[in-house]
Amino acid sequence: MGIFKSLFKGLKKTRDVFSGLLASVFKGGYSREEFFEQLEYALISADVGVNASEQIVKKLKETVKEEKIKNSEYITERLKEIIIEFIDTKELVISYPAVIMIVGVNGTGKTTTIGKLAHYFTKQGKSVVIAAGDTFRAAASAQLEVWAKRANVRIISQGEGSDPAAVVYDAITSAKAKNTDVLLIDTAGRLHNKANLMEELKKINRIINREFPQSGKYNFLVIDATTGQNAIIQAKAFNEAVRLDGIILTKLDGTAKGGVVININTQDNMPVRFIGTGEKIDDLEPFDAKKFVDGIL
Ligand SMILES: Nc1nc2c(ncn2[C@@H]2O[C@H](COP(=O)(O)OP(=O)(O)OP(=O)(O)O)[C@@H](O)[C@H]2O)c(=O)[nH]1
Ligand SMILES: [Mg+2]
Repeated sequence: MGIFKSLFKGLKKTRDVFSGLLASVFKGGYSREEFFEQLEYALISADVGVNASEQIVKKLKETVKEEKIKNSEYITERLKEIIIEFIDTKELVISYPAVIMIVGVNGTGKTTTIGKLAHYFTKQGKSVVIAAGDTFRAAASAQLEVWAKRANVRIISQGEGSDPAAVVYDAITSAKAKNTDVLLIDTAGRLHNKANLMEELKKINRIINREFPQSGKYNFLVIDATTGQNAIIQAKAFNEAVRLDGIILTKLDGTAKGGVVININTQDNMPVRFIGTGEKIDDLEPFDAKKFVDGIL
């Protein structure tokens, strides 16, 4: 399946909600003022977020003349342009050798995303090694090994309960020795408590800075799109602990809450970098504002 087709398919639930909401706003026979008010409610209910919805509708109002509000095609096109402008961010340029640490609360899709990323980079001709930094959960490194096999990349792991920073140290040594282009680091989603987890992530960052200063360093937060607005709280918490370079939003295929992408992207300049639209190795792609908006409206 072409990459665009898989994205389009993955966004079906969100698209159904958006088109349903828009249709009911158009059918409402509202006056100009009411129309924009209803549209704002509709965006909010589609998880776009209060602030972002308000700003988008304000911009739309300025663009659209009185006589045009009944022309649904015209409005939809303007709305698309405005949303694209809102969420379009500078392309992520990865500098190699790259060290990419994947963080996020438990179950969001970190390990799966590592497998997909390993495949994504190998397809581009890059060499990849994975560090099994989740030493807390018993089955974590076995699960990661399955992904490493699928993606046909190397994996560095130590036993359960070992120090993740030591695993990362080993992986850096190996990446340097073999001139590997990309080191992907899996991390735990849950420790004994949240403070522990954040300290552990900081420690891994310190090791990377100390042992591999010449690498491009990236911290990506994996967020489950089905969590809706809670995503914003997670982004804030992790960004305070380790500077985030962006978000990877997973499980967009399983939710109608895809509007949350617009909200995350407009909050604190936190760009969505990749999106996951399924459980298979190919179900990940770099975020593209235009493709995304074309997939939901
Ligand atoms: N539908 C769908 N499922 C996904 C996607 N990404 C991950 N999953 C599923 O989400 C579940 C959890 O994924 P994991 O990769 O184990 O999540 P994790 O963040 O590593 O979990 P912990 O290690 O326990 O913190 C698995 O069943 C995955 O198959 C996605 O984009 N779409
Ligand atoms: Mg995991």
